[in-house]
Amino acid sequence: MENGKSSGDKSSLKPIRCKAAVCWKAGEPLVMEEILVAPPQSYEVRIRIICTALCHSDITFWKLQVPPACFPRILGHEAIGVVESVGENVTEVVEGDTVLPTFMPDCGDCVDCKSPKSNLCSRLPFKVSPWMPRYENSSRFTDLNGNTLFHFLNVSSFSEYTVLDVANVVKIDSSIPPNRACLLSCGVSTGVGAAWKTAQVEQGSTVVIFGLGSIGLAVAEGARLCGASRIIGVDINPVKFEVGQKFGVTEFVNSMTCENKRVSEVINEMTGGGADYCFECVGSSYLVQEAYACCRKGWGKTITLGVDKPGSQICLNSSDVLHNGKTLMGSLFGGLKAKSHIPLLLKRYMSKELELDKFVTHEMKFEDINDAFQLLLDGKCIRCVLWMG
Ligand code: CXF
Repeated sequence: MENGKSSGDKSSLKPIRCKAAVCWKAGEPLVMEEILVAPPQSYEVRIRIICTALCHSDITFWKLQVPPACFPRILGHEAIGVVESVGENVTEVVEGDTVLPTFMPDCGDCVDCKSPKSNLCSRLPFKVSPWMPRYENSSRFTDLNGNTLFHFLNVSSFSEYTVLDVANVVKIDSSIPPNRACLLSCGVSTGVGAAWKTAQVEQGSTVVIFGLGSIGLAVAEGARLCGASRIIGVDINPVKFEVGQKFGVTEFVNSMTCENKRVSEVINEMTGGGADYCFECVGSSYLVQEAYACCRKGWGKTITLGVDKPGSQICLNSSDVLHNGKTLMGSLFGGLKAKSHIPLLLKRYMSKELELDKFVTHEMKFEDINDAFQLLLDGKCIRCVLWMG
């Protein structure tokens, strides 16, 4: 890596040459190569990544062959880093600050950011774009032949250095272990937030989680923290129940062995008429329908977190909707406002209430990222943290 700095003057910032894992083609191993990372522009920050973790959306976009997929791209969106330099108009962070990047922007200034009811910023609306959020058709990455490399989910953390909009970084206390704090950059925040903020699970409630992958487990952790008394996990893999128990899952339903019943019927029987909260963490419209069918009439809430195939539709019977008064909600980033809620979750980690350690099943060197992809593909890890340098 070469130093990109010559003086305190922002206009004199230089591109940084560093290592990145570039995805050149869908489904092919990432290529570890040297790239150039341009200086941050106005309202942007350039950060040095300390560690990055692998999240399932990285796999989804690595495999995807149709738009919004695009290549060559620098994937990765769950990480922690240190501010290397800031562009004009950045006052919130300074060089040397420890930050969590978040794919969800939080400008703090628009009508939605100012409302406690939403985390969907309208100044920089979240989209799956290959560019910097504030500048159309603008990337900060090039390879050594001058080819543009695309960004990913406003973060692109599979690189020693990356550039983010200031709306996509959260300053945190640098004394928190980075291999734990980085989990709050996406996965754990998404799941815990869905229970805490989106659903607002109360003490004593009954929760059903469809899919006990890392997001489902994070929902269980959130439901446990909110005091849920029954947390029913649904999965096709019975091994997930053993894992789930460590995260507070109290009962398990194997949806492959429900005999002739739909899984929603089984849940309706187990709960005497439906659960208070159902979370869909797989990304299947069929399971969203099933989840909706087994949350309780009158007050049941179904929350969708899973990412389905582009264009998928959810089909609900309209008189069921009218007669049953249930709620169906989507939850991006767990409904959390990154800048105000992540510090609260970190506090709960430091006070040993929120358990992050159990999510980290593997730690490796950044260079071994393709092995980490394989572990995730084989369902062998919850979170694999990759250390840079
Ligand atoms: C997803 C949520 C939906 C769009 C892509 C990112 N979350 C994080 O992995």
